[in-house]
Formats: sequence, C-alpha cells, structure tokens
Amino acid sequence: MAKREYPSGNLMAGKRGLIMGVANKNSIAWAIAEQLAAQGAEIAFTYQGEAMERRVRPLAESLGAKIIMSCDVTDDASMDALFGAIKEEWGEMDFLVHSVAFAGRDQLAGSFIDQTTREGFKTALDISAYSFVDAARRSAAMMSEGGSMVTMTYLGSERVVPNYNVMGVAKAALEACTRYLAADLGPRGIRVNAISAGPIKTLAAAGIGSGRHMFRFNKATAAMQENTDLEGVAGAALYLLSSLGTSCTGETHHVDGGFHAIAMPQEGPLKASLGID
Ligand code: NAD
Ligand code: 0WE
Repeated sequence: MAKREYPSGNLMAGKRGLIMGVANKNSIAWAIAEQLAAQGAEIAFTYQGEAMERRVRPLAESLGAKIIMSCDVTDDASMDALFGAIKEEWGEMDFLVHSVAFAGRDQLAGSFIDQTTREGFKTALDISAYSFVDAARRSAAMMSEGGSMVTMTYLGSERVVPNYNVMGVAKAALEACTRYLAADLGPRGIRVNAISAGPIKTLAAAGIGSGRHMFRFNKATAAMQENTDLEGVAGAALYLLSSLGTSCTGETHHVDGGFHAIAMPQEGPLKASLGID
C-alpha cells in the first residue's frame, strides 16, 4: 500500500485528544491519527493488550505521543487507569476518536437468526456500542472548554449486509448512542458524530468470508465506482473534530463513495463485478 500523505496545516494546533482503536498502520484510527497530527494535534493512544503493543507503540511514538496505554474497553479498571493518566498528564482534553468494534467470529458467518447467541449479542453491544458511551462520559468530564467526539460505523446498521449480523445491530445502537450523547453534551459545547465508512481492507475486515465479492460489489455499485479510501475517512474526521465542524452534531456522515445513496446500480459495472455477460 502506498504511503499516505496529508496536507499540513494548523486546524488542530493546541488541541489534545485520545484515539482508541489503532491495531496497525492499516487501521482507520491510524489514518485519522496521521491526519490530525499533520494539523498539529497532540494525541494519546490506546492498544488492546500486550500483543498489540509491539505494533502500536512505534506508530504512536513516530507522532511524538507521550500517553500510550493498554486499554480493554470491557475492563473498568483499565478505563479508570487510562482516563486517570490523561487527567494527570493533560487535565483537559479536546477530542475523542472511538474506533473499536468486536463480535465473536462465530456470530459473523451464516444467518443472523441462527448465529446470534445471548452472549454474542451482549459482547458485540458491550464492546462496539456501550464502550463509546463510557469513553464519552469519561472524556466529557475533561472537556470544560467544549470538544468533539467521533465514532466509526457501517451501513450494516441501516440495511442488511450478509454475515454482518449482530454487528449491524451493534452499529444501529452505536448510531443511536451518538444522537443521545449529542443531546446530553450539546449544551456543554461538545459535539458527537459518527462516520459511516464503506468497506476498507483493515484487520477487522480481513477474513470476511465473502470479502472478495463484497469489495467488487461495492466498487460496482458506489456512485464513485471506487472502494472507500482511508484518506476520505480521515478527512471527514478532521472536519468533524476541528472548528470546521461547528454546529454539526448527532450526525452519521457517510464516507463510502456514495454507495449508501444508490438503490439500483448501473448495469455495466455490476454485471462485470458479478461475472455475468
Ligand atoms: P482495526 O482492526 O484496525 O480496528 C479495530 C480495533 O478495535 C482494533 O484496534 C482492536 O484492538 C479494537 N478492539 C476490539 N476489541 C476491543 C476491546 N475489547 N478493547 C479495546 N479495543 C478493542 O479495524 P478498522 O477497520 O480500522 O476498525 C475500526 C472501526 O471502524 C470499527 O468500529 C469498525 O467497525 C469500523 N468500520 C470499519 C470498516 C471497514 O470496512 N474496515 C467500515 C466501517 C466501519
Ligand atoms: O465493523 C466491521 C468489522 C468489525 C469486526 C471485525 C471482526 C473480525 C474478527 C467485529 N468483530 C470481529 N471479530 C473477529 O473475530 N466492518 C465494517 C468490516 C466488515 O466486517 C464484515 C463486513 C464488513 C464490511 C463482516 C461481514 C460482512 C461485512
């Protein structure tokens, strides 16, 4: 993959914030980090457990990060330690990026009705939706001058995508959480938005059974007739997290080449993608 370049500027100069969800250099959270850093942001990073530290620490250090901590969003003690350390180091913060999702692999293949267990449902909603509420509450406590928060979602919340299953339900909850958080935090000058990205080849998208078909179908169907670039997602995050996003809150913003807007795609590219002549 070609190295991404972001124009430099000072849209985030003097702003400090937390990015949760970097796993490696292909992570959406990492593209957002690079974009924000190029605009002068100071960023704290979390990684999920020691196994991830080996990849995340060097990336975070390359942007001059001082706060780089392990955090499992299901573990209250690790959330306490993380936000305690930020309070200690910074006192205040300006932004939060939540780019975390998980459902058991067994939940993400086959039919929704047969695959979705009580435990699988609980885990998906806990890690993928409640964790944003928890992180938002803890972050807002340090945003006395206002702030901005962004989470990552996917169209599978609004419409059925094969195999996405309980993750679609979790993303629907996450988008509703975004609206309720926006209402609660609006009076305090804190905006809360979601970015609905089209499919991108990250660790979380690796090993999707129908991945090849999905990327081809997306490309053929999208208005732009291209798959989604990380640059566009990072650019939307910069807009929402900087003063450019003033007055935008409670929104789910699609960055998917216009896939969400199409009911019926043009015949040519679709036939080509499905191998029909
Ligand atoms: P990724 O694998 O790089 O990021 C997912 C992150 O979630 C990882 O860093 C992982 O460590 C973290 N995570 C999972 N469980 C956790 C836990 N218990 N505690 C703390 N962290 C945990 O993949 P990505 O595609 O960059 O995913 C980031 C976000 O973007 C997710 O919310 C995903 O649903 C969303 N999204 C992805 C796509 C896509 O096609 N890749 C499209 C739309 C939305
Ligand atoms: O939100 C996601 C994926 C999130 C995700 C990924 C995994 C893989 C590893 C959540 N839980 C897990 N659990 C694991 O064990 N996306 C938007 C990417 C994605 O995942 C799909 C998709 C798309 C798009 C799964 C099925 C169908 C489409």
